[in-house]
Amino acid sequence: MLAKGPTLVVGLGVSGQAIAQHLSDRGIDFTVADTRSAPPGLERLREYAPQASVYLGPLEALDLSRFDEVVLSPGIDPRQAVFDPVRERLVGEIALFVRALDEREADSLHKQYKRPALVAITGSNAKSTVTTLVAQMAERAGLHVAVGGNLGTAALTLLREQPNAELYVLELSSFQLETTPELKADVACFLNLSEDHLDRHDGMLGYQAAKRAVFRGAGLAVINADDAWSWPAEDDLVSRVSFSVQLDVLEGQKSRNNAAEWCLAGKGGSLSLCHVEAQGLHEIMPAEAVRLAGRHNQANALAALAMGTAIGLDEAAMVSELESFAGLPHRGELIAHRHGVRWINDSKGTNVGATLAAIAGLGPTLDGKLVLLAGGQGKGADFSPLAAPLLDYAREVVVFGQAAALLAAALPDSVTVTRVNTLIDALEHAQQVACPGDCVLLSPACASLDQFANYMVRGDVFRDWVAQHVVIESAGE
Ligand code: UMA
Ligand code: ADP
Repeated sequence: MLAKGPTLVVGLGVSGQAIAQHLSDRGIDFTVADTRSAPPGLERLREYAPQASVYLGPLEALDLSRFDEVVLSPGIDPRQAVFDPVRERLVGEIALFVRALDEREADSLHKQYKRPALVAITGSNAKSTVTTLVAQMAERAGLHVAVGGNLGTAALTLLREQPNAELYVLELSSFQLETTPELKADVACFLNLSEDHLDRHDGMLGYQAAKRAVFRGAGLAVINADDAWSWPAEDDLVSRVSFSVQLDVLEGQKSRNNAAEWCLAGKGGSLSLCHVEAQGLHEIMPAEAVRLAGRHNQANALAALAMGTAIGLDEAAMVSELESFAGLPHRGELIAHRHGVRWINDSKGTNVGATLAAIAGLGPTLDGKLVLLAGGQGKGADFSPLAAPLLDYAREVVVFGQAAALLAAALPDSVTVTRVNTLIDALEHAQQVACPGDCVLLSPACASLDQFANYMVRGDVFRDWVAQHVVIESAGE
């Protein structure tokens, strides 16, 4: 394809740098704009693209109409009025990624080039976990895999650094999808939808519409039968398979109660991850053999199996990965199991949907109760959905940070709530009230930014405190 130009790259963070490098590699004339006076990637940009123009300051002062294309970083809100004159020319990094795959295919048709497979995963929660799981399943099955996107390494950087990958597995956020006209993924998965980023998407319908872009041009859609928000639009004819962890008690036996192809089924207390095939139900593995704990992680495992099967991965490799994958840090991470009490760091539970899944996923697996540590920046969320599962599973809820009062107000009197200032206060209190069989769970349902640099630092504070006060101090007992 002929070089486009001139192009404006807005934002010089992780994606902006990948976009700039990509354009520079192709000899496309571009300008980089960033509202900060010293964006982090500036020095490096001068090395690999000394010819690029740089503009630092408010976008309003820049004449955008002279650019053929404006490529936005995901953190930049495309609704801003400044983009009105170039609205038809706005794209994001993922649009460039898709275009590059198309160009490679067109260039190499005569060399029998095989287009690499693309698996794209979105949803409000569990994206990083499921993306990593699918990528590791594929690696175990012997494929050369490149994994990234919202997960960390920008998609264009993957393409540059791993051009020979047979499979790209991308975690995509709503911010990335809303600037992607057609993704054309071989398999596109929409895991779940719950309130998050609503300020950016004008409410739930806008947020859903942005995420549904994952299905555009897809070979197969993998959707959550238990969450109608994740389904394609009614008039979208994309082929689909679904997963479900709903159980139905039929004559004392647990059995499948909906039409999901990927489901849990079994007799008595022993459930299996299953696939509904023409010949009948195929049992893949016992649910308890999935190393990640909780029903929500069984949903994640089924989604990963559905995707892996769609791209032809060997079942034994997928099962081995599910048996050994211990999860990512700060997502349902077991830090200690002392005196019968589990201490779990789910600091990445930054919205109500994630915390609900953690409570409902872990609660039924405990001999005792949950001591939930929650709070931080509430982002205007409605915390009332937490009331019902906490009534079932909580010994106590310890609330801290900016949203403490709102959280406390959303819970009924029958749930014991203790209000403290900081996470450390919450940990000290939890240690006093937790009983053998209980789980002290940090799943804050809030962002961390009122008291921490990010959710990782918050999780590290939890981990360090537990190491110091639960593990080391009790080691000598
Ligand atoms: N900038 C401006 N003006 C603005 C906003 C940003 O000039 O109004 C500039 C900043 O000064 C900075 C750059 O833009 O130089 C930052 O761009 P960005 O905020 O889009 O972030 P990147 O560094 O490019 O990282 C992005 C994703 N960030 C966001 O979506 C906010 C990263 O996801 C992703 O890992 C990375 O691309 C690679 O794909 C992070 C994230 O928080 C982890 N994602 C959200 C989430 O998971 O909830 C969606
Ligand atoms: P994301 O990348 O979408 O933020 P992560 O894999 O980082 O997802 O997990 C974030 C949080 O999502 C975890 O801390 C956990 O509480 C929650 N979670 C895990 N599985 C599920 C699920 N199936 N449904 C809803 N929430 C989940």
